Amino acid sequence: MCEHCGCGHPHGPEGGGAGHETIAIEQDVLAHDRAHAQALRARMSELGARLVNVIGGPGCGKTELLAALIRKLEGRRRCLVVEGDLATDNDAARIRAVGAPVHQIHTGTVCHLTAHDVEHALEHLPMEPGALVLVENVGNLVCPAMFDLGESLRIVCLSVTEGTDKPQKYPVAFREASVAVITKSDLLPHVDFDLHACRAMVADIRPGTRFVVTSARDGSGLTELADVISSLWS
Ligand SMILES: Nc1nc2c(ncn2[C@@H]2O[C@H](COP(=O)(O)OP(=O)(O)O)[C@@H](O)[C@H]2O)c(=O)[nH]1
Ligand SMILES: [Mg+2]
Ligand SMILES: [Zn+2]
Ligand SMILES: [Zn+2]
Ligand SMILES: [Zn+2]
Repeated sequence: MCEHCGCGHPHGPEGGGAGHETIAIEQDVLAHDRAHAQALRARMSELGARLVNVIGGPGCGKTELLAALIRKLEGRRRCLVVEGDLATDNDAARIRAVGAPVHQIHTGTVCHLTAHDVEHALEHLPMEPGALVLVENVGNLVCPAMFDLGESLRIVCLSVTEGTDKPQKYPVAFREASVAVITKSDLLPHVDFDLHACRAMVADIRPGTRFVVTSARDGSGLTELADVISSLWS
């Protein structure tokens, strides 16, 4: 049960039960979470704010990308950040260092964020009309793909050090995101990552996906990505 919002529904697997009962509870939890996501999206829309859900494997460069984006958008757009990790405030500290308000969620053993988590995180951030809320999901290309956080845009990140075939291995993550960001492109000369083949895989899984090649080191692709995000208001 959520102690904060009083919505009176279970927010985790604590319902117990077995067999059919467990499945029914899981479906109930998922349906309930979708309701949270829809409510959050509506609230953001009313405020003229937008939420961006960033997913990607551990170490693919999500935090570095967000820090670079925040710098890029400085003076143009108020950025607020929600960080999700099993443990530590490391990423929140890195975001704070570039001057954005940030709230760190500790998920403990849970490998993804939910809309309900994000709603409570926002209680700790200075929300304002027109704000861009950047959510860094728990590093994982599997189950974060299945949870709507109430976002206007989902970005899936893949670094050039992870291997070209990851879109084919994690198709759900790439099917559920409208923007695929390749990170660490500065390392391309040192790895065998095939940009052309990866782009084709992504297009095969979800035609029309925006494919943006970036480096937080040399700044490439950041203007393009900032423009994609800014277009959420147009
Ligand atoms: N060369 C290079 N390294 C990067 C880039 N982005 C992130 N990194 C490094 O990759 C590691 C993981 O980055 P981090 O942002 O923590 O990834 P996260 O776990 O996805 O948030 C860190 O050592 C970063 O300095 C990049 O664009 N180029
Ligand atoms: Mg991170
Ligand atoms: Zn709650
Ligand atoms: Zn609830
Ligand atoms: Zn999970």
